[in-house]
Amino acid sequence: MLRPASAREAVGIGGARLRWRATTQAYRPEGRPLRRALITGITGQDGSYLAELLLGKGYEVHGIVRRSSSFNRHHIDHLHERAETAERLHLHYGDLGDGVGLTNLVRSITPHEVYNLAAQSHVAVSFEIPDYTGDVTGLGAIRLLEALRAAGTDARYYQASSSEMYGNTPPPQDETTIFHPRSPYAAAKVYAHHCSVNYREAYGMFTCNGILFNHESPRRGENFVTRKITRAVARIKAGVQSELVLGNLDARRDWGYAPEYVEAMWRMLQHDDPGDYVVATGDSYSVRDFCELAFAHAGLDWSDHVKTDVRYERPSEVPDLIGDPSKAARVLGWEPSVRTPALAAIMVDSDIQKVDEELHGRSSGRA
Ligand code: NAP
Ligand code: F7E
Repeated sequence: MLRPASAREAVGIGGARLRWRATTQAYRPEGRPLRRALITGITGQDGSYLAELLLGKGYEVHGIVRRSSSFNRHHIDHLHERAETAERLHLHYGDLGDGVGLTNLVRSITPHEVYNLAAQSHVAVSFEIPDYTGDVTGLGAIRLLEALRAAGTDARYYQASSSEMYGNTPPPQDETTIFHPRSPYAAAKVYAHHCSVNYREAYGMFTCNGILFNHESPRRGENFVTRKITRAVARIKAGVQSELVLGNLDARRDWGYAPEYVEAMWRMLQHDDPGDYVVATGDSYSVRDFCELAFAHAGLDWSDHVKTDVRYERPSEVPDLIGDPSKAARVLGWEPSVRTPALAAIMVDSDIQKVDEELHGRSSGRA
């Protein structure tokens, strides 16, 4: 049973004075503080790692999942299998397109921390569904911010901003670099980013933007380039695929390791003051370089297998991203340890195991 430690009255939106109890803190029976976090996008790469991190720190974790005809919770299923985490993990149906639903959830959960990780997150796809991407990735953030404001909570808010916002601006990019978005996705992220800053300035809300550069893992979606490459390496090695067709091999990215990046998100919300932070490795590699690293790790030569096709190119490309994470190091004490070559090796090894499991029905453990 949660026992509210303090409650306060809050003022509603639109001039109407609404009255409600906002629990600002809750305690476990033994007296240890129990933090409640709400994660949107909990079924995705980052959401699943963040849920693990927070459960490991003793949080009660609430996740918003979209209704879907087929289950898409494979990244978090293991958290339900362990009694120790299952009792503190709660999933709720919701959608960033449904502001009323978000408001109801925020009011009933009264989270201390909210991590807005949900998005239509694929840049190339955003050119195909720009209206939807703007609605979910952009307006979704303001729906959630309004839900928090309407509930009158003092929850701390994390917004998943993106290095894509820099677009065409040359590297290195830091918190002061001008945004020049090059896709509907990036434009939507710029909107959400500025909304988060504005709610901090206008209403004094504790909002942070993590401007995260590309971060990958064995849980990366299979149509992002790193995972597309490492999965192809594993299948080519197993003899079930012969070639890999990609788009622009010259694009350069600053690729880090997702489990380390969710730690940075958490640190932002633990700091005394809200702020915006670049999270990156500070190194950059081209898509061609990543191919070379991944294929070589499996003892293959990338040039024997990789072909290109303009159908995988974008109407406007982001050519070169290199983040400067010195503010995150200085203020949050956050530094990455897994660099791109090690990341490629982790992902190839994982995909080799997964392909082996798919082909031979063996269980090879969780990524
Ligand atoms: P991801 O794997 O694509 O996960 C996206 C999550 O959002 C999924 O759980 C998805 O649910 C959920 N979602 C999509 N549309 C939704 C909607 N309308 N309502 C509620 N939930 C919805 O993304 P990720 O790589 O973990 O990235 C997390 C966040 O960081 C995203 O906002 C992304 O744009 C941003 N970001 C990512 C990177 C990166 O390199 N990974 C870098 C910078 C910023 P389903 O499982 O149902 O699809
Ligand atoms: O593309 C090139 C492509 O789709 C990386 C998202 O998490 O990170 C991600 O966005 C590069 C681009 O990621 C293929 O043109 C070549 O230059 O893996 P990606 P992204 O677009 O950088 C940012 C930070 C986010 O915020 C996003 O949510 O690789 N590329 N050939 C290809 N890309 C894909 N997907 N497929 C190809 O065949």
